[in-house]
Amino acid sequence: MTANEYIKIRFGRHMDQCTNEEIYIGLLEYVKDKAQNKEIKGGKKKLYYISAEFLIGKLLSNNLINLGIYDEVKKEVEANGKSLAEIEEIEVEPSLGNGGLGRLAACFLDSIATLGLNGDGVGLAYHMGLFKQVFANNLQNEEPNPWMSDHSWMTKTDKTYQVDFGGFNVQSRMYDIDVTGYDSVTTKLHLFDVETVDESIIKDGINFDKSEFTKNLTLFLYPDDSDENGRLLRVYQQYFMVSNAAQLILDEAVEKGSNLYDLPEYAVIQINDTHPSMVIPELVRLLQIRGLTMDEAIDVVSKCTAYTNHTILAEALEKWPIHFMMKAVPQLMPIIRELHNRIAKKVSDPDVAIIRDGLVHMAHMDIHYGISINGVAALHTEILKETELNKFYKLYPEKFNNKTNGITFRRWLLYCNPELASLVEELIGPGFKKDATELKKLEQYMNDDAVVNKFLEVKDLRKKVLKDYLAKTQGISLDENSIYDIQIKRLHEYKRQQMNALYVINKYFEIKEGKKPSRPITVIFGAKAAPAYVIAKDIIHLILCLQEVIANDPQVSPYLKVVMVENYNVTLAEKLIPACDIHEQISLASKEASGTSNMKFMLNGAVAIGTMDGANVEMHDFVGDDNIFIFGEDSDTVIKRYAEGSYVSKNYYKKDKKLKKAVDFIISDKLLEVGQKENLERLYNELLNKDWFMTFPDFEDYCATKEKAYKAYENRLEWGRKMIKNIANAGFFSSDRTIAQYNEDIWKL
Ligand code: NBG
Repeated sequence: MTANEYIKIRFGRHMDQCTNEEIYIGLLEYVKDKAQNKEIKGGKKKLYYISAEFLIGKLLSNNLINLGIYDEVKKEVEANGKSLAEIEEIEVEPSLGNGGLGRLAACFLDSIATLGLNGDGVGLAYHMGLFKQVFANNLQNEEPNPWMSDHSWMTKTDKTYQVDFGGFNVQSRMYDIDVTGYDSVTTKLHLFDVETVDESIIKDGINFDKSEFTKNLTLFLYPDDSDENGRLLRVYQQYFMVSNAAQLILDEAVEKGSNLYDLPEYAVIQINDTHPSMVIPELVRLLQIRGLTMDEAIDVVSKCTAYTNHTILAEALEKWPIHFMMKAVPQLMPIIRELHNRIAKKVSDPDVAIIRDGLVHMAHMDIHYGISINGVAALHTEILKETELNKFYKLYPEKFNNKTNGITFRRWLLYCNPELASLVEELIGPGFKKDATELKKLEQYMNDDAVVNKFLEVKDLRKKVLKDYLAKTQGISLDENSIYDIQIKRLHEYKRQQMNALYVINKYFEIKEGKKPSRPITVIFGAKAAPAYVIAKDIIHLILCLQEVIANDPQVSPYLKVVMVENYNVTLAEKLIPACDIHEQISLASKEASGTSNMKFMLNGAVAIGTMDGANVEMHDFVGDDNIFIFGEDSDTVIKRYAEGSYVSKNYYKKDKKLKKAVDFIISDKLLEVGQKENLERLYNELLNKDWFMTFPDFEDYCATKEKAYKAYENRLEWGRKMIKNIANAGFFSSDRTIAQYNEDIWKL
């Protein structure tokens, strides 16, 4: 049945007589039907990828592509006088993640399905995704971000479980989203919810009564955790997630014939960051209820779980106070104590203990009782082994391994940049769609000027598409002849958006002094700051103030424009990335575990300016010095400086006139005209007296390297060759490769 026929039956009218909303609903149901009729991968052993975040993005087009019917449906829609792009606008993006970690989980599901592996995702059906960002008075405000509706990709199942907390229990319900593989099978994303959740408790912005746990359990992704109840709620959420997962895992294994002693032959669990760590004691508990002894249960569970670490930032390695655990999940504490004692008997070093100073160290539990621990880029894994987790590495060298992140090329090339995809296909054939390493064949065209020009033309076209999109959706006007220099990612001091802002100030002064760039520059930011992260919000304030000051300065505005897009999300990323000339990967070396937007940009022919951090290091290995702009101090220098505690930002400020001028501008009258004194002064003082992520030492090199990149851009053909070199070498960063490695080394499905 064609989409049109389906819609005719559904609405009693042909597509041309339907509203866009109706067509959207019709297509959604049509696709869901098709996905459900696809083969589901069976098999004895199954992977459960448990994650607090699955940043899946909109699904309509992605599913159409993976089912191989995108072109056909697009034509049908157009033949009926409608536009698929406009129909897509109706879909609300489910923002069930923060950033890289959640988007990685979504890319992984796509690759698991595409490779035909037997694996499902397990997470929570938050009613509100990550907050909706709204700007007013150059400040970020947060609003609820609902996404569920009667017509959704989620299908209600009849699976329910009882989950017990200290003092009360809830009944869960499982909802499924079909994950279509590219020209392959489908798998499932299982999202658990509870029916008692009450959206009406949300008041002014994203505030809600934090004490009513049955009403708020799955209400928000990452509820504000700046107070006790907020933190307690996170424990409730995590336990709710893993208790459901554990019950599902055991049920499915038993259904397939497991006697539970042989569970490792039926299930392998990937613990994505520490949020799902309680699955370990929960499984031990449930296995005991089902008849195993403590010894047996621990033995079984420690053959089933594997842990991925996504950061070396200490604050992200969760440690929960025992009194929280006693309140939320008292039934787990005796098991956690047992797990702790067994280790303490063998290793006396308190640094590797599970319980220490009244805190339960989730990552420690994962490492002691799992089969594997992996970092997410080569450098990151080395840092874990040599520094952060060195004591664990010495205990279990065989458990440590690297799995450099990857991205799905279906969404991040075929869907978001069809013009580039068809140019690539014209040149090297369609093989790259299933085997990303075939992109390497593009290198043979690097010296073919006619081909190089075609890549430049695609870029120009995509810059125009972005311009039109931002004009329409955000009232922003771009100059498509300017360089698009883009930094999009969560706002965090370690990612150093503040250094980019200081560069903008520096450029502003240069232009004022008569040093005009040969081509206008558009510096684009997209970032949400965690609601309770004060300095991050101050940095957003600075950027928005700069945007206003510069736009209103006739001397500067023809040459420099700052744009901060509102409510940066996956949908915006899909527009920004194909249009980008230069992407900013400027984290302080050693701090960005991997980064994944860097890979998306690379694949779309943008050139990076970056530090030797995360996966940038591997990108640099692939493309060489000439095709990526590397600057700044390396991770060894940075790690050493932290260890010595010797960094004094003021010394740099005093020495470097350019830097001083830029920093002082933050509290200048000019900025205070459009900004808030409190915010700007706080940020100024933070930089001057702390600058914990060391922007000052890298500032000079950063400025010089940016100039180098802008200059290189002017040689259009040479730049086009850099673009091709990047695209041709992006194959390694396909999540198909990453997932194949997880399977080979860890999951063994
Ligand atoms: C993030 C890292 C990124 C990395 C993603 C995916 C967390 C805790 N970590 O560098 O900051 O790319 O994980 O691995 O969100």
